[in-house]
Amino acid sequence: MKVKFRCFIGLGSNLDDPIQQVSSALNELALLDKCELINASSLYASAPVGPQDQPDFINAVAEIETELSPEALLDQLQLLEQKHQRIRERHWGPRTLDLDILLYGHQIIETERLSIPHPYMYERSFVLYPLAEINPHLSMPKGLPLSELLTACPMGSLLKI
Ligand code: ROI
Repeated sequence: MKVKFRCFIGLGSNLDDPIQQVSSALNELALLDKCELINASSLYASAPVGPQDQPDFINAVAEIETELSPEALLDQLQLLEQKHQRIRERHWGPRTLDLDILLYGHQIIETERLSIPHPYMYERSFVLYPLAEINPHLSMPKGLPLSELLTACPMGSLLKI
């Protein structure tokens, strides 16, 4: 029997009908081979982190269970991004669809292609609040409770839609 890992994926879009981009990406995640969609957060609207001269974002978090290795999962997510004709004009600029592996079980991974836990997730309200909506008792790989991260991270402009 193959070992399965519980993973959390961050979804974000601020181009070409972001609500539709994120909603259809959630459906597509559910159809990925060797992946099971366990749970998905509501969609959230938020002001851009980084350059402000871009549209607001729609974000969500999905919980999946997968047999795929972290690299194979990343490959699948990048294919999905391409399917959405991902446009990414500049670093921290607008994008049609961004899919990030936030957590892969309790693993800590640092390779050329992957940094897990996602390096910015501890301080981003558009990741932490959707994550807490679907898994309020989650803790990070080194044991830090999500609830503690939330107390240090105001919701800011984040709005559940
Ligand atoms: N800002 C918000 N609110 N949501 C995102 O998904 C997001 N993604 C990014 C940058 C450009 C850093 N800002 C973001 O990659």
